Amino acid sequence: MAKLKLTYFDFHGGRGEPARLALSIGGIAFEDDRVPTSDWERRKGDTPFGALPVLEVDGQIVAQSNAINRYVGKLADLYPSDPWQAALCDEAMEAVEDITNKIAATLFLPEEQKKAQRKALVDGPIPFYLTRLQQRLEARGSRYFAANRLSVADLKVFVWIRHLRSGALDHVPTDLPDRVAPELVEHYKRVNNDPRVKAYYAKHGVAG
Ligand SMILES: N[C@@H](CCC(=O)N[C@@H](CS)C(=O)NCC(=O)O)C(=O)O
Repeated sequence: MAKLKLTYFDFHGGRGEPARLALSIGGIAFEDDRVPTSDWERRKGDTPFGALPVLEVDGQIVAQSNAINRYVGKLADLYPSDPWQAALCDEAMEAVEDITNKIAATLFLPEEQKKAQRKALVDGPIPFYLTRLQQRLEARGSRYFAANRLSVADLKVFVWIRHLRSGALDHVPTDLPDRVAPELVEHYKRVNNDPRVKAYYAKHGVAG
């Protein structure tokens, strides 16, 4: 088995979290390298695109969260082998990337600008992605995004919905997903209640 090291920031969320979950669910040993923000400037130059997550596989590095998700998904049996189902899995993951990029662009703005831009996101793009993802989920039977079973797409959407509902994003109402995309919230709860996901967070002392 290859020696794996997954490097991401030291919190339970974000672009690195689906891969951490997938590897843990798959019972695949990996070094969980969590970078304190105080170390980031020093380490940034060692990454292919100046960003995290990165995955080291037997000493070789791959970047880009969805490339990592597909790779670990294959190792953990959480990525569809059927090409069409794999495309559906990718679609959901890339949609989350699209909206994540828009939200990330507001992270370090001065307060007034942040407030205005977050309000614009709450009035348009966030509900748009929530409702469209919900529609795609419904089109697949409402339980999972691909192949009728848990995949890295479900983990990525789950992490995004959890972030929205957590209150960590100022000026984004925590009940927004519940109001505009209740089926997506049911999906979030389905993933959250998956015994493998529960076991992961219990191990890390995080309330589900
Ligand atoms: N397209 C990249 C985006 C990576 C990215 O922007 N990562 C953020 C954390 S989620 C980061 O490293 N930010 C720190 C920085 O850019 O200096 C991916 O999907 O991995």
